[in-house]
This record gives sequence, structure tokens and C-alpha cells, in this order.
Amino acid sequence: MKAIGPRLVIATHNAGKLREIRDLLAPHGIECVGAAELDLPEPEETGVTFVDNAELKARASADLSGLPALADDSGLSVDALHGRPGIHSARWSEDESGTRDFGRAMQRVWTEVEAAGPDTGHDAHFVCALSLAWPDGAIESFEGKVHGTLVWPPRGANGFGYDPMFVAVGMDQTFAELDPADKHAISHRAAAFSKLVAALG
Ligand code: ITT
Repeated sequence: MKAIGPRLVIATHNAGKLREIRDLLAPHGIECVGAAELDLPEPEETGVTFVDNAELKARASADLSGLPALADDSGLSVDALHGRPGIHSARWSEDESGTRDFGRAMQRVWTEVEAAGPDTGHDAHFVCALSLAWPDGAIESFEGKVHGTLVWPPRGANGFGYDPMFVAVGMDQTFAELDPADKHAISHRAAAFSKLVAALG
């Protein structure tokens, strides 16, 4: 795979993701600049898969900045809801004006899981697709997952998004109760990152 340093655009406007991606890239000596710092617009997410959307975000930022760009498209996939909210995970948090509230999004997930009936269980997984795009048109994508269970009520103040209602397999604490370093050891984002780092050689 082509080199990505020394400067990489992180093609996200989500502060929680940007913090985690910076932490995960820190050991690799790459200078990261956020899309918001470069005033790059947020492209419309018209894809039907996580990889589609990660690729369109990475491509847009690489083309506009002239630098390699890394995008993350991710979400929560709930078995009882046949994989929803999935690629619509951010959209489930938005009201008509586009304001995000993950308390509302988590409540909707829980209400729909309860409505699905007692036999469907609470299994869920997070998915993360990472795409690296270069200004010359090259692009590479990697996907990671972490399996777990949904809990109610939400617990913990770390992390972001749906973290307060997700307990990974083998853990007792939600992702929002874990130290960030412990989430990074097992998360969907970390799993996608280790594939990316392996491909960098
Ligand atoms: P960008 O497109 O600008 O990167 P976004 O928040 O719109 O930001 P997505 O479309 O990929 O990004 O939405 C993913 C949503 O899934 C995100 O807003 C979170 O709520 C949720 N999500 C993803 N990773 C998560 C994680 O590690 N913990 C909790 N929730 C997560």
C-alpha cells in the first residue's frame, strides 16, 4: 500500500471519532488534521453500505485537500432490528432541524428492541469501515466489528454515541464506562485500524 504520511486529513466532523482516530494513530507518527479545521464540507452519505459511505467521505476530502484522507463510517447493528440502525445510526439521533441527541437515539433503539418481543434478545454489534483515499485516485478500505449486548438504562460518561448502552462480549462495563484505552483494545474502530496498519506494512 502507498505511504500515508506525514500529513493525513481525518475526514470526519464527529469530535468523538476524531479523538479516537488520533489516539489510534498516535503511535504511528502521522500528523492528523481534521476536516473541520480545513473547512471541508460534509458530503451527503448516499451509499448503502458502511464501506460505500467511508469511501465517498475519504474521496471528497482527498480531492478537495490534495492530501491523503482517512474516513470512518460506523454504526450500531442490532440483531432484533434486522441490523438497524446500521448506516443510519447518526440519523436516528437527529430531530427535524438536524440537531443530534444520542439519548433520544438510544431510547428509540431500546423501545424498538422491546417491541420486537422477548424472544429476540439484545445482541448487537458495532461496525467500523475505514477508507484511505489518495489524491491520485487510489483507495483502500478496511472493516472491523465488535459483538456485544445492549443494556438499559444507559451507563457511563466516556466515549460517544451509543457507547452507554453497549457491553462487549466478555465485559461487564459499557463502552462509556471503560477507560478510552480499554475501549481501544477491543473496539470495532481498533479492529479496522489493525487491518489498516497491517496493510501499511
Ligand atoms: P462523520 O460522517 O463526519 O464521520 P458521523 O457522526 O455522521 O460523522 P457516521 O455517519 O459514520 O458518522 O455515524 C456513525 C454513528 O454511529 C455515530 O454518530 C455514532 O453515534 C455511532 N457510532 C459509531 N462508532 C461508535 C462508537 O465507537 N461508539 C458509539 N457510537 C458509535
